[in-house]
Amino acid sequence: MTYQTLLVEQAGAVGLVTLNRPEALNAINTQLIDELNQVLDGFERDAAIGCVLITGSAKAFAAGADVKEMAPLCFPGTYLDDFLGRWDRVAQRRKPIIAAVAGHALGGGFELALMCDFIIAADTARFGLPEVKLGVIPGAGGVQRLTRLVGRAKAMEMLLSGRSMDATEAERCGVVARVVPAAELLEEAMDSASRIAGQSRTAVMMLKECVNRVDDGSLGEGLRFERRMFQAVFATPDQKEGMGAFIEKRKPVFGR
Ligand code: CO8
Repeated sequence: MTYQTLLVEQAGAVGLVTLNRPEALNAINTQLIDELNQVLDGFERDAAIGCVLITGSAKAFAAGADVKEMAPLCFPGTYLDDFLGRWDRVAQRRKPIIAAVAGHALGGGFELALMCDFIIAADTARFGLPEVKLGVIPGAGGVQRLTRLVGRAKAMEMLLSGRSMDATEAERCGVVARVVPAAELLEEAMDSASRIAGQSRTAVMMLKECVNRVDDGSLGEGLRFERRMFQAVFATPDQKEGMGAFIEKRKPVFGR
């Protein structure tokens, strides 16, 4: 299957998606988000895939939603078509998704990275939600997710001014998991993705569900959910294999 806005590969148990609209710094248009959803649907169904990695180019992860596509839109059309409604499906995926970001991750591009489970950044990465400078606001969850990550003061300052932050600041305030030299970004991110893909699929997906609960409910509810997931994991062969391998001093071999 070939796509017009994406390059898609499988490397072992990792599904690698490279955003590929170099002429527009990977600006995200409807076609790109539709193709991305299609690819992620396939990865979710494919038992051979244990982790997904989304990346862009050295210059841009994605410089925003496509301003040229959005410029003529009017409210009735965006409302009736539920514009952006399909974007959030990236955040609904059950398998882990890592964003490997170099260069610009702005507007909708930053929002896409924030929908992933974590971001590994090149030292060249820049993150921002500059929508205010275009007379609009973010709409694909960026305000909610950024504010939860960095707190109200920094989120307000960034959103109201439209300024971006470099990779060092992004790591300091919890936006990215790790910063690596630009030349090593893909290798480091693939390494991380392969490691995750090699763990128990059940345990990994349960962990993702538990972490997502942090944002969705109260502490009490989250604690109960986490405990129930922990109890449920004892129904899986991977629990027997993982703990058995530890006791027998060998490497575990997890099933799918
Ligand atoms: N949309 C469409 N085209 C873009 C975008 C974009 N977001 N960003 C860059 N491009 C195009 C440029 O128009 C240019 O095309 P052309 O060669 O035909 O003129 C090409 O990419 C290269 O860009 P530049 O020449 O500007 O490259 P520079 O290196 O000089 O500058 C910048 C790089 C600083 C990243 C600059 O391109 C820029 O400021 N881009 C716009 C950033 C921005 O404002 N992003 C937010 C967009 S709004 C948004 O994301 C709303 C999100 C709402 C929710 C999600 C919805 C879908």
